[in-house]
Amino acid sequence: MAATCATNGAMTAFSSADHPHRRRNLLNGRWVLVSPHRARRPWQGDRGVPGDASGPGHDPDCYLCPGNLRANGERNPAYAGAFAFANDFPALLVDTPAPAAADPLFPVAPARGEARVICYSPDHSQTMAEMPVPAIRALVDCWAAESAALGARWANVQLFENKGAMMGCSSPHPHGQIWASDFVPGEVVDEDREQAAWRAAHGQVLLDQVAAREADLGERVVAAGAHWLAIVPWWAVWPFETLLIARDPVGRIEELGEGARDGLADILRRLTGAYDALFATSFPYSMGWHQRPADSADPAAWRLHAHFNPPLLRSATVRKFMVGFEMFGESQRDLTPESAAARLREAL
Ligand code: H2U
Ligand code: ZN
Repeated sequence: MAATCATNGAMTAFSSADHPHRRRNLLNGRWVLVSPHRARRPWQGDRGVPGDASGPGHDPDCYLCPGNLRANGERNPAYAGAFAFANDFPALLVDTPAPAAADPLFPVAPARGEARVICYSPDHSQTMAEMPVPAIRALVDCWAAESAALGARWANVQLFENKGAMMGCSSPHPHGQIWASDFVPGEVVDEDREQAAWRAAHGQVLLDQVAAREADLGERVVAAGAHWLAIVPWWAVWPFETLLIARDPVGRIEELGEGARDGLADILRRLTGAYDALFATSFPYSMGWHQRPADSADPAAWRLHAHFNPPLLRSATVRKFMVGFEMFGESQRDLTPESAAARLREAL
C-alpha cells in the first residue's frame, strides 16, 4: 500500500512542476486544473507539417486588400496604414426591435451594437509578427480611435483578432474585428466583478499587483518594457496563453500615452515574433483586449490588458482541444505556465 501511495505522489513533498493541483484565475474567478505529470504521456496522434505562410503583398481576390471590391460590392479605398470599416455581415445591429417580455423558462434580452473590421495594413501577407513596428503603432492608434468613438455610444467595445484558419479566421489578410454592444458580455462582467472585489479587499489594483510580483519573480515573464509586461499568467489555460498588462494607470486603450503606444507596438512585435519562432510557423491565436466597460462596479480597479489564447500544444499542427474534462468539468493543462514562459523566452 505504501508503495502505491508513494507512486501516486501522496507521500512526497508537493512540487508544482510535478504534482496535479488547481490554480485560480483572479481575473475571472474560475479554476484551472494543472497536471504537469501528464506531459510525459506518449503521443501517437496527429503530427502534421506546417504550410508555407508567405505570399504576395496584394491579392486581387482578397476582400480586404486596398482598392478591391468587398463581398457586399463596396470598394475599399487605397488605404495606406490600418483601415477600419463597418462589417458587411455584422453580428450586432444598431437598431433592432427588443424581444417581448420574458418567460422565465426562456430568458431573453435585447442586443444592439456595431461590428467593424480592421485591416492591419495594406500588405496582404504581413502578419503582426512581420509588420514593421511603426506600422503596428498605426494599428494601435486605429484601435484607440475606434475604441474612443465606439465607447462614446456603446457600453462595451470588444477589440479582437482571430488569426489562422485553425482559429476560424476567414481571410489570410491580417485583420481584426471590433464588436461594440449595448450590453457588457459575460467575460467582461466576470473581470469587472473580480477586479472590483480585489480592490475592495486589498485596496490595490489587481493587475498592478500581479505585474509587480511577476516582474519581480521573472519565471512567468515572456517580455517586459517600461509600459508593458507580457506573462504566461499563473492561471493560464491554453498551453502558450499570455497576458499583456498595461503598467500605466489606464483602463482603456485610448487612454494610452505616446510612450505606452510605442511600447505596445514594440512588445506586440516581440511577442508575436516569439510565437512564430516557437514552432516555426505563423502561430494561430485568438487575441482580445479587455478594457473598462460603461457602468463598471469600480472603474478605478480596471487595468487595460490583452489576452492571447493560442491553441497550439506540441507543434505547428498539434493543438490542444478543450474537450472531455475541460468541457464538462473545468479547464486543464499539462505543460506548466512556468515552462511555457521559459520556452517563449527562448523563442524571443
Ligand atoms: P474573421 O476572419 O475573424 O471572421 O473576420 C472577418 C470579418 O470580415 C467577418 O466578420 C467581415 C466578415 O463578416 N467581412 C466583411 O465585412 N466584408 C467582406 O467583404 C469580407 C469579410
Ligand atoms: Zn488582402
